[in-house]
Amino acid sequence: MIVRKLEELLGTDREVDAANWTSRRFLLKNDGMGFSMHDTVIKAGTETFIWYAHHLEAVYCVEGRGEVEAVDSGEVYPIEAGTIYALDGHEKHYLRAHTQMRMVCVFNPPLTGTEVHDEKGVYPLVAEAAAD
Ligand code: 9YT
Repeated sequence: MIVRKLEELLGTDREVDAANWTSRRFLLKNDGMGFSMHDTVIKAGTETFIWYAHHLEAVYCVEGRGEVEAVDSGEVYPIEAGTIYALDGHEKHYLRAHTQMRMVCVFNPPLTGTEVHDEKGVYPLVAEAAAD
């Protein structure tokens, strides 16, 4: 059994910073679960273009509010604590954080932990601080 606490990940290579978000990787490929699971903080006021060409991702918002825009359909979905969205079609999308958001993210196939540096399909566009 694997038991981890968020505080144990902080400051290790399981805590990965990008311009618009910080991802704490609870479970990665080498944990052998078949998926990865992250506790991700999205910075307030940011807009991130995301396209996971090779992964499915489910995102459960547990704090904050924002929106997701599906690029192809143009549909905009408000996201708040208690909302999940699942990218079951490799959708290109914009994630906009109106406030700081905290997301529980699950990836299939699992991330190995290195993706943030050569992350195909994740292109931060704007990283500006905003008052909450
Ligand atoms: C919600 C989302 O996809 N944010 C980008 C970071 C990613 N979820 C990660 O690496 O945790």
